[in-house]
Formats: sequence, C-alpha cells, structure tokens
Amino acid sequence: MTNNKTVLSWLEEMKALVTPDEVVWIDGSEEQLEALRKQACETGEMIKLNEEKLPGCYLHRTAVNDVARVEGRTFICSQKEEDAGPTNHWMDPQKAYKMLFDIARGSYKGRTMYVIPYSMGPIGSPLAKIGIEVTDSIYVVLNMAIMTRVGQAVLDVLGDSSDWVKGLHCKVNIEEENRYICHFPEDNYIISVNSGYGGNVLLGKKCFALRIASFLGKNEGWMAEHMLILGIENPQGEVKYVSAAFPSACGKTNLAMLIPPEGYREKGYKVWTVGDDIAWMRQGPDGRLYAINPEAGFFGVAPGTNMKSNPNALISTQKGTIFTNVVQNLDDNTVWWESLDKNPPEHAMNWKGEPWNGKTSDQKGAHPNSRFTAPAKNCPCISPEFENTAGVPISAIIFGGRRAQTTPLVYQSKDWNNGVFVGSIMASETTAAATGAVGVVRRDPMAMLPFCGYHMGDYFKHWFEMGEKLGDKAPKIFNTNWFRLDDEGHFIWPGFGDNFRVLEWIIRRCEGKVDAVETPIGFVPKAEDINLEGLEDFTVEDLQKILDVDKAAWAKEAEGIEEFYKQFGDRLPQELRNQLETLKKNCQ
Ligand code: GTP
Ligand code: SPV
Ligand code: MN
Repeated sequence: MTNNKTVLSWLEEMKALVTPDEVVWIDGSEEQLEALRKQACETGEMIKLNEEKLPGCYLHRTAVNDVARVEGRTFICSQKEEDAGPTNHWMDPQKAYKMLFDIARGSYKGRTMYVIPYSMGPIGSPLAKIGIEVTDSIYVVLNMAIMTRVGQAVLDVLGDSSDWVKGLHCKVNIEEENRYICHFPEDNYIISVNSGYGGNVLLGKKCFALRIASFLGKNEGWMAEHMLILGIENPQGEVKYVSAAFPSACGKTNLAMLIPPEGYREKGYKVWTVGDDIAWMRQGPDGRLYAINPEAGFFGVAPGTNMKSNPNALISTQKGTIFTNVVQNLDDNTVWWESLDKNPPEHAMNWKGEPWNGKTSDQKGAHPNSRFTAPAKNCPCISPEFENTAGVPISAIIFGGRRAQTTPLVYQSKDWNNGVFVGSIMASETTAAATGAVGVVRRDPMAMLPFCGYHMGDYFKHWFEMGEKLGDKAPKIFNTNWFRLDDEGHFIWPGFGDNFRVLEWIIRRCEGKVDAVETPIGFVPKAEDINLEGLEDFTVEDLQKILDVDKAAWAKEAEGIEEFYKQFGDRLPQELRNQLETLKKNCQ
C-alpha cells in the first residue's frame, strides 16, 4: 500500500508490540468494508438491521461501562506538565508510553491488526491532515470509514512525508481502571486502550481533530475548534457562513441541520450543513477566516432526534449508518430511542441487550449518549461546499451553552477581544456525553475544556493573536442560550428550527442592518427585532424575559469567572483580566 519509511517502520514496531495473527490494510474499497461488516455480524460485534427499512445499517452495543468519553482518564502527555495546563490531566510521556505499551503488549494475539490510513478534511486539501490508526476492532474500522476519508488515496497523497499522526487503539478487555486515552502532542501520537466507545477510539475525531490539532494550530497559526459550520442562504441566493461552539450534547448537530420555520422557507431561506462538530479554520488569501469540516460523517446523539426536531439528521441515518446503544425493535429489526416517536416498541431489546417493553418499562431503552454514525453525504442539506478544499468564509462565530438562567437568548460581543472573553467564560450544564454527573454548571471555555491539547491560557492567547491577524476581517462574535427554563422547569424558547430567528438577527448584525441594546455584557436584540411571526404559545413578554440581562446575576457570575481564571496564573492573558474588570464595573 505504501513505501513510506516512517509509516512502515512504525507498523513494524506496532506488530512486534501487539503481536497480531494477521495484518489487514484498509484500502477504502466497498468490497473490503462489506466483508468486514459480514464478519462483525458473524461474531455478534454488530447486528444487521432490516435491509428494506434501513439499508446498509447496523446496531452495535458497547460494554455497559463504556458508553461515553472518560475525561478523568484522558491525558495530555507533554514533556512539561505546565504545558498541559491546569484543565488537562497530565502524565509524563516516558511513563505513559511504558505503561501503555505494557498494556498493549501481545493484546492482538489471535486477532487481526487493522491499519487505517485516513485523511481529516478532503483528501489533498491544503487544510487537511493525515493519520494512521491501528486497531483490533472492526467496529472502529467501519466507523472510521464513515467519519473520515480512508484508504489507498490517503497514502498516495502522503507519499514519503513524515507529517502524519500515529494512533494506536487496543480494546484489550474494557477494564475501566485501566482505560487510558493519551495524547502526545509533541510526537503526533495518540494511544487509547481499554475502551470501545466512539469519542475514545475513533482517534480522528476528538483526539486528533481537536486535541492534537489545537496544538498544531497554535504552532502553525490556525484554529481547531469544537464547532459546527453552517451556511445561511437568503432569498437572493447569497450564502453567509457561521461556526458555532456549544459543549457536547448542547445542540451543534441540531443547529447545523436546521430547517427554517414556515414563512422563511416560502421566502427562500435555507440552511446548508458544512459540519456538525469540528471546524478547522485558517486565514485565507483574502484575509478572511476560512473553515473546513475535517470529518466525513456525523457521530450524532440519537435521543431527541426526530422528524420534528431534526428531520435532516434522521434522514441521514436511514442508510449506511451504524447505531450504537439504541433500542432494537425486535418486531421489524429496526431501531428506536427516546422521543424518536410516541410509539415505543413493546417487543424490543434495550441498549444493554436485555428484553425491554417500551410501553410498560419505567427505564429508558436507549442510553442517553447513544449515537448514530451517518455518512455526511446522506444529509439532505449537505452544503455544496462540503468538499471545497479551500473551506468557506466565516462571517460570525457563535458560542453557546446550556444555562437554565442568567445567559440571555443571544448577545453580541463588543469586538473580537471582548468576544474571546465571552468564549472564555462559557459555562454549561453537563450532559451524558461524558461520564460523571449530569446537569452541573461548569465553565467550558469555547466548548474546548475537554478537547484543548495544551495550556488553556496559551489557547486564549492564540485566540487574541488570530484576532490581530484577522483585523477588521475577523468574524463577529456572539453568544446564544436556547435553554432558559421557566419556574416549572420548561424550556422557554421553542428552540430547534426556531433558532433560525436568532440566526437571522445575527446575520443582520453582521451586515449592519439592525440596531441593538447595549448592556453590561454586550449587545442584546431589541425585542421587536426578533421575528416571532408564526410562533404559537410564545409571546413578546416571553422573549423579553429571556433577553433580560440581570446585573446582580452577572456580578455573581463575574465572581465565578474570577475564581475560574485563578488556575491559569501568569498564563492568563492580561486582556482577559481587563475584560473581567470591565464586566465587573458594568455590573455595579
Ligand atoms: P455532541 O455530538 O455531543 O458534540 O452534541 P451536539 O452539540 O451536536 O448536540 P445535539 O445537536 O446532538 O443535541 C443534543 C441534545 O440537545 C438533544 O437531545 C437535542 O434534542 C437537544 N437540543 C438541541 N437543540 C436544542 C434546542 O434548540 N432547544 C432544546 N431545548 N434542546 C435542544
Ligand atoms: C462529544 O462528546 O462532543 C461528541 C461525541 O461529539 S464524542 O465523539 O464521543 O466526543
Ligand atoms: Mn462534540
């Protein structure tokens, strides 16, 4: 497959370490993938679903102790501990290599080593990067073949270059105590052991495209962000692109595939999906910021996805998709998850593979972090620019989180530097995407807390440097919160497709076409400038409630921010301290 010496010698090393019976290169051909699907079904690793209703679709169940990212067992192994920063777990690289190689040693015995050459980004794009993942899991191979571009073409583009990222994955035996997801940013190396869950083992995704790539981006002057990318087409056929960073399970896939509400659609408004999770962004020749989606598929949250909330996502999963930890409907061998429809199957298996009756059980059938792995090309609103090697120009960057209170529906930062501050103070209630308590407010700067591969103080500095470079061509920065609750604990804002009403305001702000109200935290819309036409059960008074900026609450928020900032010590850019002082003054 390749004569690349750096690749071949590393693979020799890996073979000697994990001692497989056989080595199989993934060439990207449909024949090879189909043979692997068959094999996985024979061993029970995957279940083939109803070919008529869900052609080319499969179900996989992970071990019950292996259902989400494990942040406590995720490490940045930089030479110096201080370079990993206070928000990452750190391990000495020499110690980590030894420990991981000891765990990996001999672990492929009796099994096959799959070698996956993959490209993050369109193959050959100047913005793309290459990785090689070695794994003993067919599930990983088949997911990587959806989520990334794999096969011979990648090696052809790589040629003799040593510019690629090594990835070793060993399932071993899914012991939680010995589960490690380790990154060696200075060596372009990722090692993941004792897990079979997506975010821990599809090494192109969070491990490479965010943790390793954020480090590369800092050194090379570009950005790797936990952001969706979408295009908004207006009735004149002009498309403006925005990227948005929300923490895990806070609405990126939903916003990326949004269908504008009735009224807008008739006028010709449309949303195009470029990406739903990760953006790589670089200054283009015209000085603007350009983004590509390094992925080729969607690893989306299943529960909550339905024909009303996100029809485009649901349609994307109707063929060639792998479902993980959802309900299996035994009557017709299809899948189900909470809120897919109002008709849960009675004769079914829950995500653990136990008999489950959706009509009578008081237990959830699908795991809250159950997922679908769907090819991007299935998506009805996939952007015509999806394969554009140059990327798309970004007009606005949106930060957002899940906050029951305090944060308004939308506000605009005063300028880039204030926008970096807004990103740095992001906070959100935790979700099922990572193990641990759900619903606890934590600070999650730029939605990158679990994904920044180096010191977060330096990451903030990098954002300021990017702003300087971009100057007046920099995207405008906004913050949104779809998740304000009323006194009874219901979401006030209808969300989903209706978020288009907020996107419209954002674009009009970028074009300088609409005024706003200055508040202590930034510019908030005048209530009359958010179009509420066609909304039922949502009044202008409701809107005013969620546009409100409560000075006392923000003064309290400022205290929390000050506390949060302390851990960064001298590596916190002075500019952020200044911004915080301004906020405090504004709230007096
Ligand atoms: P990751 O893949 O983990 O990065 O998640 P994500 O950011 O792509 O989140 P996703 O779009 O999958 O949404 C996660 C959950 O939030 C789902 O249960 C959605 O139903 C819910 N959600 C998304 N958008 C909205 C919204 O506008 N309002 C409300 N109330 N819920 C939403
Ligand atoms: C997230 O948790 O942000 C995800 C899913 O997108 S995972 O691939 O598990 O990271
Ligand atoms: Mn994500």
